[in-house]
This record gives sequence, structure tokens and C-alpha cells, in this order.
Amino acid sequence: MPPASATIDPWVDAAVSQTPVYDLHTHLYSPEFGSLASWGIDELLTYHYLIAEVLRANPISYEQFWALTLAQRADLVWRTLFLDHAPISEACRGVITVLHKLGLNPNAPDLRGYRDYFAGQKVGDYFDRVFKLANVHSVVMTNDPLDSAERNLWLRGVEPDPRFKAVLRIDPILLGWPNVQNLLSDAGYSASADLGTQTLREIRRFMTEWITRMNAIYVAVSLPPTWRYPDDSPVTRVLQECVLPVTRELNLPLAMMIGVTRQVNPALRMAGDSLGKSDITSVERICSQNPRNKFMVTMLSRENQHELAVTARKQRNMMLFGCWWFVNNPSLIEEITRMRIELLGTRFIPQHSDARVMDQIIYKWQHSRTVIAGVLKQKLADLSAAGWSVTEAQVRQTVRDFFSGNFEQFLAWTPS
Ligand code: RAT
Ligand code: ZN
Repeated sequence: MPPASATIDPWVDAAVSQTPVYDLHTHLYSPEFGSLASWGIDELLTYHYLIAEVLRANPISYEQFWALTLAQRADLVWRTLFLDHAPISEACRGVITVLHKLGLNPNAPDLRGYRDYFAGQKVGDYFDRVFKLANVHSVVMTNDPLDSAERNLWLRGVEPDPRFKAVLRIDPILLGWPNVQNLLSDAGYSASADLGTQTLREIRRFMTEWITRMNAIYVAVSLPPTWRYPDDSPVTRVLQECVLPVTRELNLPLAMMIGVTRQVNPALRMAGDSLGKSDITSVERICSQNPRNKFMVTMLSRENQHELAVTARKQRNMMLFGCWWFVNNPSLIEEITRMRIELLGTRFIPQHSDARVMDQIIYKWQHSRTVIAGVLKQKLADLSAAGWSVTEAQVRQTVRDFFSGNFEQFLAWTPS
């Protein structure tokens, strides 16, 4: 008799809660990065996901809102989204989960108590506590050496806490021509808008030097829905002449997050980005034409999810990852994860957090773990009903693959 749900469900719950996560895409920084490392109640409440919501719910003008201090914006978000209305959106619920898990009463009339609590924390100890509460063993940062503040920290020899891994983010290098030449010059690389031989050599030198300096574990970019590969744009040229050869030589994945339309409403600043349905055939072509390169791919629109999973079946050098940004919501994580398991078995990475504020890994992983556990229980119950003897060891292995193993294996793998 195969074990029934009554046996399997507790195995799933235990494995999902006990297995530490390798969070492969965040915007977090370790405390060594000083003010770039973001945490605390004011940062939690002014997350750009919540800014978009508060500026729909409160009649304040954009100008007035941005003239407020960070603390005043946080007060406004708390009053508008949590007190004047029920905080039922995913981003609001996240703040409640964080406060609750930290042992704070999430029902306060104002932020004073929370501010006192965070002011009393030592950053290093607090980050340790957050890692523990979230049960995350490592987080991957998003590092942009063309940002002068970040570059100067690296040049001064900043040594991140080893739980924070670096990634070379190359959006400006790929998407910013011709303006990016000034940024490159500021960083000591002589580039010109013609994208001639000398410039391409300098881009390769930039990539190689910065991957080495930061010990980057992969290279990443987010792309618009209009991205096509190949075409006769600077994007294809820089991909073919620089990004693909450098990542191939160093055996690093190129992570492509596809589907973001930047700044559809600039008045919202960072909250002003949107999405669009992207072109799966471009993903197919870049993977199949470059079999010695490794790609990690996620897409932003719900409409792309099925074809992306099918493409992953065809391209072994592509690792599908995460429910990114606008699909990082329980209803969508559930349907997407179920569909991915049906098409890909255990060979994909269900989730990353995209956290920007350290405390957020507590809620992002708690919420995702609950959904992933639910889907896994259903799938294992179906398997058991079909006659397979599900074992606790297989349950644990599946969760390890999902939360850490698939990513680590993919990093270590050399396509041949
Ligand atoms: O999810 C986010 O916070 C977005 O603003 C983006 O950072 C996106 O994840 C990206 O990395 O481009
Ligand atoms: Zn991101």
C-alpha cells in the first residue's frame, strides 16, 4: 500500500520548512555595504510594490508624496493601506508576516514602537536573526559596478559577508547604448558609441575584471518585452561579441529576466515599471544557438509561463527560475509551480525572493513555502494514487533540489 496523504503531508511540511534556501536573485546587500544595505520598518513600508498601491489609494499628488521624508512616506503608507483600508494585498500582508515573525504586534496604531524596536538592533545580529527566521542560507545580490557608489565600495576592497554572493548586473551595458559610454569611461574603460572592435574589447575587459573582482557567480540582465534575438541592434552585438563569449569562457550562467517595460509612469519612480508579453522564440534561439552557454531564464507575464516551461524541456542549457515580481503572488505561484512540475518534474527552480529590504526574505519565503508545499502535496498524492511508493527521502531530496540543489548543480555544470 503506497503511503497516503496523512503520511506524505507531514513529510512535505517538515522538508519545506526545514530545508534552507539559496535565494538566487535579490537586491540585498550585506552590512559591509553600509547604507546600500536596507532594512527596518520605514524601508519595508516604502518598498516600491507598496508605493504603487498607496498612490492609488491616497489622493496626495506625486510631487507632494516625493517631497515627504522617508519616515513620512512610511507613515502615509501605514495610515492609508493598513489603517484606513484592510491590508489585503500580497505586499501589505508581507509586512504583517514580517512583524509577526519578529514577535511584534502587527496591529499598532502608528510606527513608533516598530521604530524603537529597529533602532535597538545591531545590524549584524539582526541579519543573522533574519537569515534564521527565513531559513535562507545564502542570498544573491545584484551588483552594478557602473553605479559609482557601489563601484567605490568594491574598489576600496569591501568584503561581503560570505552568505551574500555577487552577481554582475549588465542592464546598462546591454540596453544603454550610446549613453552608457560615459558611464564606462567614468569607470576607466574607453568605449565609444560606434561599438567598434576597441569598444567591444573594453566591454569584455570590463566584464572579466568585474566578475573577478566581485567573485560574481553569474551575470544578469532584465530585458523588455520587445527584446528579439538575434537582430541588428547593439543588444545583439554586445551579447554576441562580449556577454556570450565571456560567460562561456568563465562557465557562468547568463540570467535573463524578460518582460519588463520600464517607466510606463515615471511619476511613480521605481514603482513605475510595468510588463508585457515577450517573445519565446528569441529565448529558444539564444539557447539553441549557444549550446555551450548556460542560461537562467524567468519571464514576467503570466501569458509567457507555459511556453517558457515547454522551452525549458527542449533546452538543457536553460534553467527556468522563479515567479518574478508581478507573478510573485500566491495564486500565480500556485498555478505556475503546478504546471512546471507537470512539465519539468524536479528540474527547475520554483522561486527567488527579489527582496530589496533584508526583512522581506522572512515573508517572501514564508509565503512561497506555503504555496510550494501545497502543490507538492497534491502532486505526491496523485503519484501515490498511481501506485508509486513515495518515500520521505524522495520528498526531502525534491525540496533540496528546488530550494538549493538545482541552482548549485547548474552553477557547477559544464555544458558539453
Ligand atoms: O522586483 C523588483 O523589485 C523589480 O523592481 C526589479 O528589481 C526586478 O526584479 C529586476 O531585477 O529588474
Ligand atoms: Zn530583481
